[in-house]
Formats: sequence, structure tokens, C-alpha cells
Amino acid sequence: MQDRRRFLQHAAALGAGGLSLRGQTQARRAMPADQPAPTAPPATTTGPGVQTPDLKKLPWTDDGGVKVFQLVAEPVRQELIPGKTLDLWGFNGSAPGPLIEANQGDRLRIVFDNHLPEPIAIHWHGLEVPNAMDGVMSLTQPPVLPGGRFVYEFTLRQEGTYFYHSHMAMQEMMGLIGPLILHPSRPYSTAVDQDYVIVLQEYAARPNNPVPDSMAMEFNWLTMNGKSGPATTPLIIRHNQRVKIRLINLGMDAHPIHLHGFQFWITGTEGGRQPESNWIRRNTVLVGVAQAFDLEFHATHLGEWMLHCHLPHHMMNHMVSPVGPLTRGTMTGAGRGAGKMAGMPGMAGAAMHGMALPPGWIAPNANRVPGFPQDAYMEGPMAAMDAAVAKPETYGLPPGWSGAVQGMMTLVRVLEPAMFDHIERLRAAAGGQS
Ligand SMILES: [Cu+2]
Repeated sequence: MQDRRRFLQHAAALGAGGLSLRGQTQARRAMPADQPAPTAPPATTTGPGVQTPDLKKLPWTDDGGVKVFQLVAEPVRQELIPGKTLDLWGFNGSAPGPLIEANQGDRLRIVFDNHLPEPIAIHWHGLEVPNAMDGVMSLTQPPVLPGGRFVYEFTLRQEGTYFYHSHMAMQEMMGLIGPLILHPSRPYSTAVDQDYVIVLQEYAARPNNPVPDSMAMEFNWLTMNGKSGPATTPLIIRHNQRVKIRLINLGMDAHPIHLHGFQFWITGTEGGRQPESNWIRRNTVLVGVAQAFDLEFHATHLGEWMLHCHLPHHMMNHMVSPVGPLTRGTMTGAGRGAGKMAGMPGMAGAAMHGMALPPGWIAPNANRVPGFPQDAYMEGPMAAMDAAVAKPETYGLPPGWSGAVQGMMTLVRVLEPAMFDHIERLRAAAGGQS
């Protein structure tokens, strides 16, 4: 909220009143070049612009025109959904790390500290930096040892959606990646009202073991900005706004990210903004490993629209090998619905605790059907956790909604102005974005 308030004061001073709270990016870019830049306070975030649901922005300080960021790699405890927390490695308290947001032409200094128990170096993925800043341990720089520090400094020549990550393979699978967004020095020809970034990650975590297996290839926890559905914070859109969603993937899988209700244009890749003649219209984009895509669309259709990875295994939480009827009796410990083991109300947990399923949801002969059970949450609302994940952005969703949102999944809520404004007020009262 600090940033919004500062922006609004600044906008008012420029006579740019009447803008919506979310017109920030446009307004900032629309400022004539001869307008004085806002005075940088001693420590600030990079300012409004990209929204990072469930993630923080890394603050910076100004040192004679150089933007100075303090980046720390460290063990973190990341809550994916209420009741499920993993021991990951991340940056500045989260996995993925916070957003680094800057402008094309900026000079960046990143003071990097290693609080991990082993060496690391940080790579600036896709950035054209001097070779000595490229972050490949023992090739372009000495390893940053435990307790050590390395200072990266370079000028940003590019614009678009980038990311930073450990250049050590197994460390990547422990969470060590973060988004890096560079705003263009000349505004893009089509301005957007909403600008989001979502980092896609995956973990293989056995029940009751909070440390993911970085060597496994079968992932049972899929995240967007470090959260699994339904704990992912929905994107709140006013009807008819133009929306940009930036997707970044660094893991072992490509993720086919699908948006319900709309066709979008792919306007950018990890290589930056694409010329309009190259824009492609789709509703699903396969975000490959080490790739980024910028999607844009006009939110012309009201409703609660899903945005999710379409790999079936990536649309679930707690996935472990199904063992059939065992999960329906007093046994827990296996099967996707056996969430109770990890403290979650899954199907088996519900059965074990005698919770009543809605009549007709399960066939009387279900246990005799080979392959049963498959989708735990479909057995009823016991897998829903609406209250546990309630926040301003979930206001007004129908009861039981959270049972339908799992894994690498979030919601794009295109709302009537009155509802949009109401949720904005709730968010403001709660202290800004979730
Ligand atoms: Cu996926």
C-alpha cells in the first residue's frame, strides 16, 4: 500500500488524477520524459507495476544512480497450502524468491549473500551481461561459499520477462529461482491495465517428509508463486480490462498452461517482447523448461475462470500411487485421497473420520470397480478448504470452490465493477496484495 499511496500522490501532483489504482503501469510509462522522476526514498520496492500474487518484491536502495538489491539464498519453510509446508531453499524467505523489478537502461547492483550450507552462484537467465557476471560457478566466477558474498553489477539492456536462479541443477529443484521483470524504456504499443507474473515450480515430496526429493521425476506438488491451489491467490480483474500474465517455468517438466473462457495473444517470450506480426492466438501455451511467455487478453467475459496446467497429474495435490479400496477403509497412507496423513482432509481421511458424503456421490459398488478411486475431491465437499484459504481475493466465490482448485492452478476472476471495487477495498484494508 505504501507504493500505491506514493504513486497516487505522485500521480495527483502530475495532474493525472482519476486513474484507477491499477492503471499504474500505464500512467508511469505515459509520463513525458522531461517530468522529474519520483524521488527515491531511502529504501523502496521498485514501485507499482507488476503484481506478484503470493510473492514479495525485493526492495532496493539508490547509490548514485545504481539500484542496489540485497539478495540472500537461504533455507526457507514454504507453506504450499494450509497444513502442508515444505523445507525448500529459496531467496529472502520464499521459494521462489521475490520479484526483482527494474527498467531497461538501469544499472543494477545485486549484493548476494549465501546462507546455504554449500556453494552457489546466481545466473541471470537471458540477460546480456558481461561474462564475469553470468553466474556459472568455477567458469565465470569463484563459487560463493557458505557465508560468502558476491556482488553482481551490470546495466540492463533488455526489456521483458526474465528470471534469476542458482546455476546448480539440484539447487534449482529445491526452489532457488525468482522472477526478474524489466520494463521497456519506450512503452509497449498496447498498454495493459493488469500485469501479473507467475513462476511455475514442482516438487516430489513423500508424505510426512517435508524435504523434496530433488532427484525424483514424479512430482506431486505443483506450485504457482510457491502456492498450490486452492491457496494460490486469484487474479482480480475488472470487466473489460486488458490483462497481461507472465509465466516463467524452471523445473523438470513443460507445463501446458490453459486459460478458460478466453483466447489470448502470446506477446512475449523469454527473449523479450515480440513484434505484433509474431503474436500467436491460443488458449493453451506449453511453457517449456527455462522458458517464459507473456499472455495478453481483454477480459470481456465476466466470471470465475481457471488458469492452470493441463497435465492431469499437475491438477492435484498430495498425489501418491493409488492403491484402490485400501484408501476407503481404515487404512491411510497411500492413495491420492489419503491426505489425512499429511494433516489434510482427503477422501480417506473423511471416511476414516466418519464424515458423511453427499448422497449419490459414490456408487454403492464403487469398491468393486477396478481403478476406483481416482479423483478424491470429486467425492464431495470434504476436500474443500474454503475457510482455510479465505482472503479478500476469494470473496464471493461459491461454497466448495476450493475443492475444484488444486495443484498448478489459480483463478482469473473477471468481475463487475462494483464487486471489483469491493474486493479492492478489502485488499486495501488487509494491507495490499496477498
Ligand atoms: Cu504442469
